[in-house]
Amino acid sequence: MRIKKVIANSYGEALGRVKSELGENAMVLSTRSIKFNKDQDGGQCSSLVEITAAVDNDFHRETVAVAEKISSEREWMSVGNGGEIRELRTMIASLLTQTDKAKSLGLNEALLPVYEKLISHGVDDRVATRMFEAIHLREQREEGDSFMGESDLAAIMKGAVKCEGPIRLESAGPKVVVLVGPTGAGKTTTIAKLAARFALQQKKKVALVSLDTYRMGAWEQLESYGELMQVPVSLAADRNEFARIMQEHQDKDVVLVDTMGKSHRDLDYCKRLKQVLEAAPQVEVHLVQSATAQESVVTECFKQFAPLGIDRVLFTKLDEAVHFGLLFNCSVRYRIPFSYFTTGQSVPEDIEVAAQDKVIRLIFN
Ligand SMILES: Nc1nc2c(ncn2[C@@H]2O[C@H](COP(=O)(O)OP(=O)(O)O)[C@@H](O)[C@H]2O)c(=O)[nH]1
Ligand SMILES: [Mg+2]
Repeated sequence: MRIKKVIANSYGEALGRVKSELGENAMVLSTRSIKFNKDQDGGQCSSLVEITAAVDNDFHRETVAVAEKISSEREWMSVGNGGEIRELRTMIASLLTQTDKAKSLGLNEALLPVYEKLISHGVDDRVATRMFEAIHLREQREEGDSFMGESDLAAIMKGAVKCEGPIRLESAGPKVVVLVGPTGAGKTTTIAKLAARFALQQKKKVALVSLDTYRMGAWEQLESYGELMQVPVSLAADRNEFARIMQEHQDKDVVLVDTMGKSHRDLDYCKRLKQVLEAAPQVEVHLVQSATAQESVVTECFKQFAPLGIDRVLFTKLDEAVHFGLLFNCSVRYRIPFSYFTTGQSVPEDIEVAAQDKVIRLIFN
């Protein structure tokens, strides 16, 4: 076992040095703040942070070996169920790693289950680590006032979730809102829900525009929603057409723009879309993502649509998702406010304005 003492200006800096010198498996044994007077007159007081950490590679190797042994025994017992065995092995190995990581953050026994709950609900372990580091910093600032439990963490996490919905209309001219995102995320259905909110509930003048010239049936889908709500629907094939349609809708309160359901892998798509949208003086771009999507696909979409300037994130299919850590991970990583959440296929009911409390409740339940 190697033991190392690190003194630094902040907990984050000290932890960074511990990790770089002892590696990711280092465990924090103790932390302490060292107070001293800055000037000789006894005026200002300053403080440093001391972390004592250790790394025990034998322990780490042993735990992984136990996990391997358990799963290989299972494999021998139930030949032919390879998927299950692999899953079990990954689960055991990842649990051990989480516990190791949690210990390396200096979490006590009471906090380990909270950490593990977050991870099992889809919160990325680096994101969870940041939250626990924030708790440490708070504990050090407010000496002696130690962390109580899940509710304290929930309060800290709530502060990291930004919500800005509902869409605010302009005092003059139409507000132009564009929904972008991967195929099948729920853009067209959400446009219909938003149109109903504005046209039927708030009695606003609404127009719908589709830039989806690619998919068979996409236009018809929007047109039938428009007919139901008695809202005009136009199809724009290029920038000039979009500019002309926008001119026609100067009298509207809100213009909702539906976009193509093209693959997020089509790299030129975003460039072309940007050129078309530039024909409107100002647009508010909402990135639509499904809460059931794989985290890697969501990350890819954020990258792909970033050149458009993403103003809001709108999560759909909350009714189908099992875990909601993804929402929190996106909040922390991209710091783009949520606008709405959709919770089912029914138009217009299944939509609500995004709220911090809702995200936190979903994650902890
Ligand atoms: N369960 C559920 N399904 C939804 C939700 N929003 C949209 N959908 C469904 O997802 C599918 C794709 O929706 P669509 O609006 O055509 O996606 P687009 O390709 O992004 O325009 C349709 O079957 C919708 O009914 C939602 O909040 N919950
Ligand atoms: Mg669509």
